[in-house]
Amino acid sequence: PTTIYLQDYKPFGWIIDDVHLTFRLHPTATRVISRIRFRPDYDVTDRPFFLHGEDLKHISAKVDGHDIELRHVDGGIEADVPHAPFNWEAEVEINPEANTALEGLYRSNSMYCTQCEAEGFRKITWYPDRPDVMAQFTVRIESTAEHTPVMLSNGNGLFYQQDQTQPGAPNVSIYQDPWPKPAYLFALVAGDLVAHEDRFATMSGKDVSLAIWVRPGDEHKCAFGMEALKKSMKWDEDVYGREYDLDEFNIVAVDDFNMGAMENKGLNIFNSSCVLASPETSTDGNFERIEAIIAHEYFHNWTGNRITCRDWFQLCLKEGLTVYRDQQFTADMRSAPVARISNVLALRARQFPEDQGPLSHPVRPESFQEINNFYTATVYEKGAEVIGMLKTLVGDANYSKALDLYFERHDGDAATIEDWLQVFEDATGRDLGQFKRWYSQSGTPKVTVSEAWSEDGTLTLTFRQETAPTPGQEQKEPQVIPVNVGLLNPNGDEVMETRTLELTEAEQSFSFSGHSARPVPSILRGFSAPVILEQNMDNARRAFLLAHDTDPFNRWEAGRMLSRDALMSAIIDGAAINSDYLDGLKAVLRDDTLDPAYRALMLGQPTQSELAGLLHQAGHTPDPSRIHTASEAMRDAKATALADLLPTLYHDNQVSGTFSPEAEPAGKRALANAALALISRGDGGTLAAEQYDQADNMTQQLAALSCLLDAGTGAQQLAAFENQWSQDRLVMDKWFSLQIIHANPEDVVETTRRLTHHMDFDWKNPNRFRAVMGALQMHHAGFHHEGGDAYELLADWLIRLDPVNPQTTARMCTAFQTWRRYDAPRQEMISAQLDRIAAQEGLSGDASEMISRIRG
Ligand code: B3K
Ligand code: ZN
Repeated sequence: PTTIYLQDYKPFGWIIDDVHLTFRLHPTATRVISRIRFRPDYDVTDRPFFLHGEDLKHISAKVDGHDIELRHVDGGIEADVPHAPFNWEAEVEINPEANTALEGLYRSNSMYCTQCEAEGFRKITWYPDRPDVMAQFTVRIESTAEHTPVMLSNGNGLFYQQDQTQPGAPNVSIYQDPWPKPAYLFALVAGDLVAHEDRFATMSGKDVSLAIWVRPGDEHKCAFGMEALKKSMKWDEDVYGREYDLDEFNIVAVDDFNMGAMENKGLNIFNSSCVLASPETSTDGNFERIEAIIAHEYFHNWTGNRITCRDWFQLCLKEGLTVYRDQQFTADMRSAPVARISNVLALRARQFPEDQGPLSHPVRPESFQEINNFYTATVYEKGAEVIGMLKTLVGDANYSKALDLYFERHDGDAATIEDWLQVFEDATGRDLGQFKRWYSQSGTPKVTVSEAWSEDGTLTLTFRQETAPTPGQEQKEPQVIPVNVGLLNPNGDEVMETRTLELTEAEQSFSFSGHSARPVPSILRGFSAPVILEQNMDNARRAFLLAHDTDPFNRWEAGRMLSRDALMSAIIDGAAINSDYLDGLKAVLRDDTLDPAYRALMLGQPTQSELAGLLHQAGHTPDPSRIHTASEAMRDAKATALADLLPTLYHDNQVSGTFSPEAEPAGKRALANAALALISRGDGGTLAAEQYDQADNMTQQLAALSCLLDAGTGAQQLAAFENQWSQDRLVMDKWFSLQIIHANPEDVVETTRRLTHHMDFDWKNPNRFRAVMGALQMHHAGFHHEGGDAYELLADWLIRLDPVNPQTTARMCTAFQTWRRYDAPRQEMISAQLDRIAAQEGLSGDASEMISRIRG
């Protein structure tokens, strides 16, 4: 495998004026004819004419009408072409049916679809498959099969003909995309699809046709996605001034898809799990995620498509910014504090372990073997945090100014992080030299704060920042860390509103004077930087903040720290769960002025894998079984301490009437179901069984079933659920996961194994594979159960999946990224599995890069 370096970037050497593609669709032998107008880029004269191509059956190639010899080189072809404008014409044959990797043109349930990001277009035809080559595409699709009445591509539909008069005459459809784009944004879909249609009038009065295309039978699951799309279009106009730029916008739902969704210009392709929604089949969590993903892909139209990336090292330019934008959108559509807490929970669950383990890499990586392995929580979520910090540092007005300049200056460009930062420097006059380290230094900074009070009324906060070495980076330089701080007086009143302290040195102090009594600082409000904050604080102080902090994030965080410390002492010393936490929690839960969704989050506790990470950081070897026992004890302690309150929370937060997925009713259901989970620990599942019987939506049904499985009494409902939903793939994914998630640690492997023998365990479908193997690795105590059977089982399946679908295999290898946290026997067992995977003959480049990085 070859390693590619950011510093080696060189432009292509030719410019493309336009691209004409003709597809003659056939399940096993699709012909692709390309006609491309190239002209030399006279600034670049030393480059051979190289086009990417993979798994293509070459039929012919011509330059200006004459056959040309191709030299097959690694990853593509070279040819001797005139140093002057010329017309390229080539024909290749590809086999969509055999394409199980789901990259390039493939078939999913007899429909044709594509996935080209990052480097899939080279599996469709010879092409400079790199994001800095942008061109206008015209696409003609022909198909003789009657099961492809709908044929779509990017841009605007120009022509459609379904010829029923002559037998065997092809259906033809022609699309033209007026906006130059890189090949990774190309898409084609053809199949027997039905549309849920709507329209949107843009801010300048342009009328856009919207459609969500699904397989017949799924029409009733489109309405929510369509509303989300229209809200996104409106929001981007209102908040960023960005208008949609084509006559049509299409979304297609596909069952076999390696990730969530893809922002192809004007033709977004979605994993059906990320767009199809109905109250009966989708939980509140599903609705919220669908809304966010539809927004995310739509927002890419400006941040990703109109302005794209020069090369794949710049991936965070579009992903970090687009995640940031979709997070802003969710905060506006729903509750901002709840959204912020959820984002931080996700960051700590996915990005922190990555950044603190062998896969740690900068937000802008400097080398890679397989770019698909870098669609990570670091690039996406930490990338979004970096933008949030930038906004905090420059302020809202300057942020808007900088973004306007970004769109104005770089529209139509393939840009870099340097371009992005330059825009901020030019718009604000600020020097971002040191801030840029957020893009180049990997690892999670640790910020330690200490306090001093002097009787003259001054509180001094001293901060120290430090980042542990990460792979390839021994030495770390101080970063710019915006720390939002507020002060409360001992009565709990705010005496200083939130202000931003800018940490730039390894150690730095800030003083706040004029206080008659020693104030209590609330530090890192809103989680203003993606760091680990170490603050020596006793329980009484945390309880005070839990009761009084005016910053909703830090108020939640105070409760979180109390429960975290209680869990850590329970794990380390076997201590009982302390009452400071339980008393504080009770008071918050009783406060009806607080949003139910927020209170539901308050009832949560750190996950077992988060605790394992914290123990490791604190110099302990995590014992998964002790962690599991303490976590269960914490739930019992809550159930007991809150026993009087839980029935009230449950009953007061029932929602009646027609189901609505809006934030308010969803928040009530979240709180009632969090209460139900604790109630079920004491009543053997009686109330949950009642809820299961009465449930008329998936949120209520699934929450009840989870409680029943936890109580060990759900066998009958589990069977009924399977019976009810056996025809719905997305619901059946939940059925598969649920049994593993709620199994006892010692039964996890057996349960997983049994499910892999189920006739509906279609392991080539990424959703189903993830439903089972993802649940296995997420069950901390089960996955790390002594004996190592789960490690072996997962490795068996990764080995089996790799030749079929390397991308999904490589992603799932991250289950092993935390292996060095654990004791020697577990490390040896995991290491043996990593060796076994690495030793597979023909192991994909995707998986081999991941395994070797994880091994370190
Ligand atoms: N840009 C795509 C991700 C493509 C992943 C390729 N392995 C989805 C998104 O971030 O919107
Ligand atoms: Zn994205």
